[in-house]
Amino acid sequence: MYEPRPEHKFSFGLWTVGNMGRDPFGEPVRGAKTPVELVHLLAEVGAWGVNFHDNDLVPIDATWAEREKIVADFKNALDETGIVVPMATTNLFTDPAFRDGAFTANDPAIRAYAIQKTMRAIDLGVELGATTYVFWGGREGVESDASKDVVEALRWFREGLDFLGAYVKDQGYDLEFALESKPNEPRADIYLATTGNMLAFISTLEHGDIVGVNPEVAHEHMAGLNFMHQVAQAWEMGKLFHIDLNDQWPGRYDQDLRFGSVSLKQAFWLVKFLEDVGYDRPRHFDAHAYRTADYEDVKAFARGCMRTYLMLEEKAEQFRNDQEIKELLSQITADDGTYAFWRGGYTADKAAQLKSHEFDRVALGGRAQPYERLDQLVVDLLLGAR
Ligand code: GLT
Ligand code: MN
Ligand code: MN
Repeated sequence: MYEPRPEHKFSFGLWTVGNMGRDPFGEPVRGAKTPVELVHLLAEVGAWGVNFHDNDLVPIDATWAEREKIVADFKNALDETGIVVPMATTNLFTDPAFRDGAFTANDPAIRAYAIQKTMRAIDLGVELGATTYVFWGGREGVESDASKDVVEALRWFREGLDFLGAYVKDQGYDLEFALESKPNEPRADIYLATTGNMLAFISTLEHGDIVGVNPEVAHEHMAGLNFMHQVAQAWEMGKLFHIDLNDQWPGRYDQDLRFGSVSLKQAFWLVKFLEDVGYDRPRHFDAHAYRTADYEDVKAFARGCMRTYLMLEEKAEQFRNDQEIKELLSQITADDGTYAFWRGGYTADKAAQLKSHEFDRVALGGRAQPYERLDQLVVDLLLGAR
């Protein structure tokens, strides 16, 4: 039970299981593993997919010949293990060139370089099978609002994405973009801070038809938001192209903790939502193991992410089939049709009928809802008391 299978589409980034435990206060604690070794590690724990930034795979200063050798070795590892590449992305934040951002850097040379680097990284991702391309604008922001015009920065961002969207179509690539928001870190403030901001921005893009979102649990929790609600809105708009699963205490630095390790109840609502609606794209764990871990513990971390997801999926199934919960839900959502008359679109007659209808406001205010009982049933269920 709770064994990951390919149909679960569990994926990890090379940068997640390959994270060496460096933080702003400390040096790496785990030795580097090659991309090939990491593919084998992922196969060992039962993952389905591996994602990467261009430079997780090919160093930024590699020659073309070096790139070709790295790509060939990586493809061999994929063939040997059956691991697939569902998603790729560009590193537009590590190199000092991107200290003021990439698509929104004030320097036009940096903006042009960011577009060039992304086109090359798109080619690399597509060559390895990626069908989703993530844009996380980690440095697209400011420390001082004296330094950048927000409206101008958004226009630069749009110009870049429109250019790249046209590039993808021009190449005939089967690739969609997924925009990932984050409110801060590494910049003091990052533009388009939440998934909601991204959804609004997408509607202004020339090639918005191939652009969706990649919400991350930790990033919305940093902003104090209900992650599942963000995901649900993206889903309802047909824009949930990818998802970054991890965990995070609100109001802190970006922790990228093991999925479900902090906010189990929120994780339950999320898994229940994804399973209820039939989300069938990758379930990507963008998290990393504690700095105290060795690679054995890194495997325990990766297995834990997937196991928790599957346990919560089982709980979601139990929720759906629980007789008492079902009865409460049908009581809560009961509708005898009395008020169907105004629905299904406006007409002048309906407006007149609704305006003249007599409501017993006091009686309406006296109606209770058994949400306490319902929520406690969920707690009982999650704690194994049902
Ligand atoms: C980085 C970031 C993540 C993004 C990755 C993709 S890189 O680790 O913290 O949230 O998804 O660029
Ligand atoms: Mn994160
Ligand atoms: Mn992420």
